[in-house]
Amino acid sequence: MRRTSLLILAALFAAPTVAAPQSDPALAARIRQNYRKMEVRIPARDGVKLFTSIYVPRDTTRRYPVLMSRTPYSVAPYSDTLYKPTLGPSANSKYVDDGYIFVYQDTRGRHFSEGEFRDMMPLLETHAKPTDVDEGTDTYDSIEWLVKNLPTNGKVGIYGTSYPGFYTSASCLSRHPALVACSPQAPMTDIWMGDDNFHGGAFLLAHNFSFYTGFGRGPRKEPGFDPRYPFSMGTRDAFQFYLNMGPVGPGSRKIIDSATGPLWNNILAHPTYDAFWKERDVRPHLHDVKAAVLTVGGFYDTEDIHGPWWVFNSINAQSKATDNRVIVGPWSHGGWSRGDGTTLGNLQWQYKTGPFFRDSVEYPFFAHHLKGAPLADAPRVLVFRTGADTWDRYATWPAPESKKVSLYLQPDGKLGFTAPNGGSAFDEYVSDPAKPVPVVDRIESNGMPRDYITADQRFASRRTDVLTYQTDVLAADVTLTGPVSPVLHVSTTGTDADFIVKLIDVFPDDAQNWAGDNTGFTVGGYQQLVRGEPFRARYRRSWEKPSAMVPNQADSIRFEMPSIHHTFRKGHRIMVQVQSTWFPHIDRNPQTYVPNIFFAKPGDFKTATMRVYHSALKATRIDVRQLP
Ligand code: PG9
Repeated sequence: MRRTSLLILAALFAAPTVAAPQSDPALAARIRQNYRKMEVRIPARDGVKLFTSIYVPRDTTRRYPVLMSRTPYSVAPYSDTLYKPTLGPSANSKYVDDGYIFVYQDTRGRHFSEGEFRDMMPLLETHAKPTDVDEGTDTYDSIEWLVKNLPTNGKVGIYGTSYPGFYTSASCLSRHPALVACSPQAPMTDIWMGDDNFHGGAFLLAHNFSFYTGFGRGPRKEPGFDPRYPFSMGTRDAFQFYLNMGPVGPGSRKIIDSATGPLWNNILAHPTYDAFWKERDVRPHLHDVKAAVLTVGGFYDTEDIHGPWWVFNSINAQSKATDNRVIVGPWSHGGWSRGDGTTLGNLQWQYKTGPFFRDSVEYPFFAHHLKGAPLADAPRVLVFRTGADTWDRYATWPAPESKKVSLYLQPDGKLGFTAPNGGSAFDEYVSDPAKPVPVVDRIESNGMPRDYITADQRFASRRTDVLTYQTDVLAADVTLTGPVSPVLHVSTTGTDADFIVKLIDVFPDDAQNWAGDNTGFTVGGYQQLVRGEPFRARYRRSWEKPSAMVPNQADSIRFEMPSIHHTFRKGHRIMVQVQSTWFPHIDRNPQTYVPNIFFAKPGDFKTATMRVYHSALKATRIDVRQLP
């Protein structure tokens, strides 16, 4: 089939996996009128050709900076007569009207680019031979071609969210002299340690299964939905669907068979933090970063909440000369690039964080580094103080004026900033993997709905397999900030367990509903999740060498949950919940130690009684920082 007709055929499939920005007919017309489109195959140093779609201003009197995005999700539409409806970061039309060369590239092994696709392709530290390739060398070779063959001003910026965020971080490591600005947004950075695949060693079941039923099922040119592998849960009840799946290994094989699911095979074969995952960790490579970096993240990002802080902190530690900045707002995954940014699920606030980011942070960043425009407000750390509805600026993170504090579980469901002194020594609950705690209190077709991360926890407070502790009513605002680090003293009657810790903001019963809200949500008594993360007890000593718990023997578990920057207002309470299932967000722990939980037998899944200690000698607590 001729290439042109193949490309047109591909265009018909151009249903991108990531929701296309809402098109604006006037903008689409200006793009067509002021830009010409070309499609080229750029040769990488090993001979692999990288399919690249380029939009060049028709005005030939000027030279232009390049804004580039590299993606595994296709650069559709394919054909030099079909145009994207928007161009540039966050679909902000200012870039189109200012004049840039927009470059979109299918990454190695994806869609119309040649080569072998490898999930989160490992980065190399040396590139002695032409065959020593990675995403950094592919970017270097591509920029070489662009600056030689296009009317550029010699400056290149690169941006991307999620998987394209990984490609942005990796591309920044090309260290090409023309690459002067990188914006990794929700960058996948270490997908076992906390981005996308595993959190605290527990597997993000719903998020990943739904993704890998359609992604990476084998080489394919056409973008969007893969008709070779149609998948439907056949029910709106994801909770029941995944419960019916049983042990994930054999259960998932009915849908993602091993012959057509190479990426899923990798996950099932590598349950622990082994070399397969370590070689995909971007952090050790983030040194000698030449470009300015603006990393973007969301406090409510359900997919890559760790990545942004990991990129910012790694560059801070390993590349001190880099102009390195981070902005973290009250956003879901990619939420900064669309809409007003004033709501997530049942939570609402006033500040229009979306336009602020796009027009006052992202756009000036690229205009400054690519066009020499002034850059006024450029703190190293720009964070939104959730609950207080304001932005804070710092030179370092955590906030330099914050002080360490600990929230202690205490007898009788109390929580406080002082260690327990007397009273009962522990609380206990029976955890039944056959009746797991749901991640949200409603029938959902998405087993990891975007808004679970701020969802109302009142349903969980009523369950006997969830322990709930709360402070007295706060007499003044309390702002907690930085990483949230539980120190658990626990035991189980089984030989393995998961412990999910949730930090919650409890609104007073008489709190007013959101102004102008007609959703019917009652704010009074809202138990808003602020941060929740699991930890799989088998990893308490080592990520690489898991070990069983000793039945009925107290043990300690320490882990770190992603940063918050949240004000618990006067009149609110601070709440902590502890539970051992969170389904189908994470896979079920059989609570019996087995080598690979993906291949646990049905008979391994047993109820177990969990104890959480709050005695003077075994004082379960959460370490965090507080602003004065
Ligand atoms: N962060 C998304 C994802 C990657 C890998 C597994 C599951 C989800 C994404 O790139 O869309």
